[in-house]
Amino acid sequence: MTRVVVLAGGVGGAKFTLGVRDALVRRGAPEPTVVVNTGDDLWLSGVRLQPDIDSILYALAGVNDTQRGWGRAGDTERVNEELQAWGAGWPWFTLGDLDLGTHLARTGWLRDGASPTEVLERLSRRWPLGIRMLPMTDTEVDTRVVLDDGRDMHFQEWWTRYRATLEPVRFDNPGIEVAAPAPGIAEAIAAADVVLIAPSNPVVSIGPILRVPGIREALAAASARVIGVSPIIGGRVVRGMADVCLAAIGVETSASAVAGHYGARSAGGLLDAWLIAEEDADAAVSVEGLGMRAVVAPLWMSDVAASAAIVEAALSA
Ligand code: FO1
Repeated sequence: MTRVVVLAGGVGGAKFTLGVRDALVRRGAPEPTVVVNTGDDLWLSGVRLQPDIDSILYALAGVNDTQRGWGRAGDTERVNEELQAWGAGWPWFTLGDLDLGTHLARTGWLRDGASPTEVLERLSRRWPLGIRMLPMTDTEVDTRVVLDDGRDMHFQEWWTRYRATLEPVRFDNPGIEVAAPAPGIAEAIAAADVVLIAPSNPVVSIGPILRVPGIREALAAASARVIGVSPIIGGRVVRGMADVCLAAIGVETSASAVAGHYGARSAGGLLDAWLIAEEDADAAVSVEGLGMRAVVAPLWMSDVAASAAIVEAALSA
């Protein structure tokens, strides 16, 4: 029996989660728990958006827009056009009609007093996901990007409006120091055989999850092996603009530098093992020098079978 917990966010997290489900179904393993970053969440036009949760939810349900990487397949933008005509929302940020249905349902349930965990449980009932999703916390701790001129803005504005071209000096999650892990996270980690860190953005996807007080501690105390998958292939980030985020926190865009950023459990860090891409096989020696196992594997998540093969490589590490 392999009880698995995954820490994930963004498009990389969604693709990886599809592979986790596939690999675990083949093994006859119990339903895994995926702890999802909520730092990207925001209020816009009166509704609560949870981009990383929705990316993973839609991908598991098979209703995601695989071209854009976010939102619903075949969505239309009639309501968005009307919002723009009113000058509401953000002109650079598109809310699809089907996607807005999710935001309205979620916001209604939140307004009725449900917690984000309860809302996600309700959203998850619509489709047979084969995975239990949990938000990292029930507290709103949106990610803010601090620029060198002292300005700060919501992560989504920096990401989608400025395409990460404004140089950040820091990423903050105001209030995270008093947030708690969502109910069920500590128990899932304590009962897990393996914790997988998805090849998501280490700074703005995995970073906020690890910053929730109690999550790092739960991982350190877990009997599970903690295995990370490098988001770097051939010395470059696979997608997104994670290199800008890494540079802002002084981490080089390389498989070994990101391994060093997470740190080895044997040295007070996070990881027991780190999967690196075949293209970065040279980094294996320096990764092992950090005090963790380095496993070289193909890391392109080109389809579900490829993602599942990565998960298999991690589970047998
Ligand atoms: N990304 C964009 O680049 N442009 C958009 O207009 C946009 C809208 C959007 C709406 C809902 C949603 O859940 C995600 C959306 N995204 C959009 C994706 C999102 O900004 C980011 O890619 C993730 O937050 C990063 O993980």
